[in-house]
Amino acid sequence: MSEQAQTKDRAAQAGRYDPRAIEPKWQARWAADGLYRTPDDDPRPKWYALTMLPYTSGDLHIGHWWAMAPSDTQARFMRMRGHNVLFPMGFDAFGLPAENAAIKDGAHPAEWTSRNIERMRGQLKSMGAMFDWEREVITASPDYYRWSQWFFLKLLEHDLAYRQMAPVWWCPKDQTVLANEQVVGGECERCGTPVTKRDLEQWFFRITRYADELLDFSKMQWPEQIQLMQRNWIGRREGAELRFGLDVPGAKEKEVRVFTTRPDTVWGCSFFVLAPEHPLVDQITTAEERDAVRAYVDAARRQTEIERLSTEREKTGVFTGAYVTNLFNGEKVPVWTADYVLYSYGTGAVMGVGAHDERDFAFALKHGLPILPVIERPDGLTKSFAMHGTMQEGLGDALAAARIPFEERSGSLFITIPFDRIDRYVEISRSHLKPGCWNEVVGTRWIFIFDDGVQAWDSPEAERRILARCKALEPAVRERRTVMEMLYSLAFYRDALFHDAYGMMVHSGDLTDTPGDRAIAETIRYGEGKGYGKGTVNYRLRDWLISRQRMWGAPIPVVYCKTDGIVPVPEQDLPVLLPDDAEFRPTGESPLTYHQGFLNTTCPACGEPARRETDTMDTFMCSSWYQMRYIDPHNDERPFSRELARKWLPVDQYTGGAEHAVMHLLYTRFFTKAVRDMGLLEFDEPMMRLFNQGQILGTDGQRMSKSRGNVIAPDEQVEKWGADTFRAYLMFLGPWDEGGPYDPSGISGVARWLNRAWNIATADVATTDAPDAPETRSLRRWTHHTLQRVTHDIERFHFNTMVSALMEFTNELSRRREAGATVDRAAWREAVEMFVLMLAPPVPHIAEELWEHIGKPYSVHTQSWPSYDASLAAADEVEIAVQVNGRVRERLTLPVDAPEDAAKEQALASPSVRAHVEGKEIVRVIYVPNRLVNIVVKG
Ligand code: ANZ
Repeated sequence: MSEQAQTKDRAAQAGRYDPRAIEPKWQARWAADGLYRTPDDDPRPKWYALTMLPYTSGDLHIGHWWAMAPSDTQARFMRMRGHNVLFPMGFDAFGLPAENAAIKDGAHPAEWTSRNIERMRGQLKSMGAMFDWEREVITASPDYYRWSQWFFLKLLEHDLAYRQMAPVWWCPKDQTVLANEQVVGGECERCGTPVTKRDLEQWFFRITRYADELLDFSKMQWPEQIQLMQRNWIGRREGAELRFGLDVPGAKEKEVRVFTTRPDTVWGCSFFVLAPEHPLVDQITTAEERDAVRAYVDAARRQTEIERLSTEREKTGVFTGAYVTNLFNGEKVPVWTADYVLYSYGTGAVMGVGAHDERDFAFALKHGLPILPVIERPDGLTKSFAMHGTMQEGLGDALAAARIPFEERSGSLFITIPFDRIDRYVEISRSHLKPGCWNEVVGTRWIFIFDDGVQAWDSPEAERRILARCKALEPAVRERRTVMEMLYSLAFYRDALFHDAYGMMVHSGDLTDTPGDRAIAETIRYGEGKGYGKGTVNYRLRDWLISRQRMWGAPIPVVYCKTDGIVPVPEQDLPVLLPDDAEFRPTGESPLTYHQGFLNTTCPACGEPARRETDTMDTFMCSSWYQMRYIDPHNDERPFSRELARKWLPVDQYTGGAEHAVMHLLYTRFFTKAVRDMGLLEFDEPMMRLFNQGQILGTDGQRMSKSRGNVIAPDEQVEKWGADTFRAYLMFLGPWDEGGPYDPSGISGVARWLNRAWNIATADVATTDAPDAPETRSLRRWTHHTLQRVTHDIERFHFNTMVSALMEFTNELSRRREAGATVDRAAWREAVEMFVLMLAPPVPHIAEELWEHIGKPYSVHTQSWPSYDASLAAADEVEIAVQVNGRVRERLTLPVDAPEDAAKEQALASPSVRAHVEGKEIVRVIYVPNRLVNIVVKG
């Protein structure tokens, strides 16, 4: 048979593109052949590609496809690039939603979960991804959680797990403790119920020990945004811990410490605030204040931190009746308790500096506490108000002559004083002041001008003097409790009264005039020298609370014994199995408490009766190390072997959602470091590269959710169009990192594209041998240029442009075929072969089928990724100008002889062109191949 006849014959055999026939066929063959089995002893360089494992909620939704199909595409690409690629899949199977759903359906969480896993596994398989199912990991299965428990024991052994009474977040609806991370906006992340606080004995992991190391991102390539979120979450603050003298009869303590990020403001401290939970509150409160303080403390405990910290909120608080001494200036300042101070942060105590901390400012104003500015305003804003009737005639002229701007309203002058003319202003003011009146300067300097002289407002002493003097002179200010309150009553002054910038220290004893850039360090040095405190670092990060009062989790493997206390379950007794007949309805205590068979045990140390811990572990514990288990999933002697860890870990490429930034992605980093310090790993970070996909939205542009009724079920789409079309469509939808709304109309276009792709590889074309013909050169240019684009796009996760490149290539090949052109045999063969190879990562089934059709040996997925000839690909690109109404707005680089459609489309897609076209009517688009696109618009 001639080659042409053979081609025809194959086309006839191939028939129409029918994904429903070819997809199950290839999936079965791949499974039977173990095509995706990942051998450990393969000599090729390893590549560990990991996509976040799904939670077993019941159904895969379109978001799973959206996340996994591109991840699979890249994993396949890496395999063709010559790597031994590990691309495993598993199920995050413990946790609250399973219990909630089980409570609703009445089925046991275990049953419900395994039913879901069955279903989801089937759905995942329909995707045709290259998951190595032999490595599947299910976090709720005893052969997995046994090792989660083992890690718990190791953490305990290394002093990285501890038990402590702690006020914890409590969700009244789910009846469970929540981690800080699970409280969003003061509500339970899962059910939206406002959370409260409770005191319970809880297990914690000491993630804070790694706070500094977790701030180092230099060993991996993670998105800036995730780094920033983690950095903020860890919240490292350099500052100082300062001592304040406590002289309260009957109180045990003789001092109390504060954490401050602004020790340079210490001379401005005019009050002191303890968190309501602070144990000192009770000790120091005087008898007169006792009732008010108790009532306040009780009320505060019912609030959430978010509410308490809000800057919008009224700054409530009560005076304890006690005083502390600011060691820096010897001032005695009143001690208050207020809920804007959190017990869990710093030392749970704050030095109140109204002039430079916004919350302190509001608090002091409200409660009539003095405020003293001690940092110079760096912006130089300085003001004065000359009230009608307080100044002699001629003030306006004098100010004008001194070039000091002012505004006159109803006889009063509102003056803004240039920084370099403050002294001049003071002279003018003094010489115009009427007897028995005063005038003041605020902002950069703080000066009160009286008829008998000038007083700087520079100390608590001066505050008292000035206030007394003003009150004596003017009945209208008698109600004012502080100088700042008096100044604040004038709206004109308000923007000059407060600032929180760094600047030169003023009114600060020995350190007055210390420049802003040295102020903090100098104050710390000075304070350390005198023994008033020391420089410290504080973190926002808290230890990770892992106890959950739920049944559906890995039991915490410890036993409580009357004699021996907390006794770890011996390793050889693991796993501590979850009973399969336990109560799972929440009761407020862990449901396992009600299971006598589980609860009662014997102490491993003394053999006497003992109680098991009945709390289970946070599921984030289970997902913190799952990537380590995939590498050695059937090992029943260890969580994983050291040798395989050396071979496979760390993960080379991780993909998943950014919503896990401060939970899973931080926990797994901590876990990796902890496991390293146990001597089991030899590296520092779990995942070398991370890419976060965006979110796919409903057709209405909203997040898909059942309640909105905008969920698109992947199964229906796969049923209707086939997995390949659906995969390609999701990748085509938009930039992967951005996400966007699902548009049901677009999918038919993608289906048409795959049909055309099918036709190209299966149908007939007239061939000849014309290696040097210009058409041959241009065909090869197209092939290599497309290969170059697709290669770059997959490397960079630009799947949408990868699909467009393949579509353009399809059009080009179709054009040649349909024009009935005779093409060079070798160049055509090269084009079709490379085309099919390029289809293999994104659309694996059709690629396999076409590979067979063109007479190539099984499997397309074990082929090498072709390399492009850069000179062929690039040499024949041209730059073309894009004009709008004759003016050049853009220059595009296109392949020589780019088809009109492609050129116009690219021209119109350019933002700089769009800016000149948007909102106008496009009258005409003229295309001169290899030279220009001219767009004529009207309006
Ligand atoms: C005095 C001061 C003066 C402060 C000033 C700030 C500005 P970040 O940056 O968020 O870490 N603070 C300390 N412990 C607190 C607690 N338990 N609850 C609420 N606030 C607390 O904030 C550090 C600052 O927050 C600390 O520095 C302290 O106020 C306050 F011009 O001390 B600062």
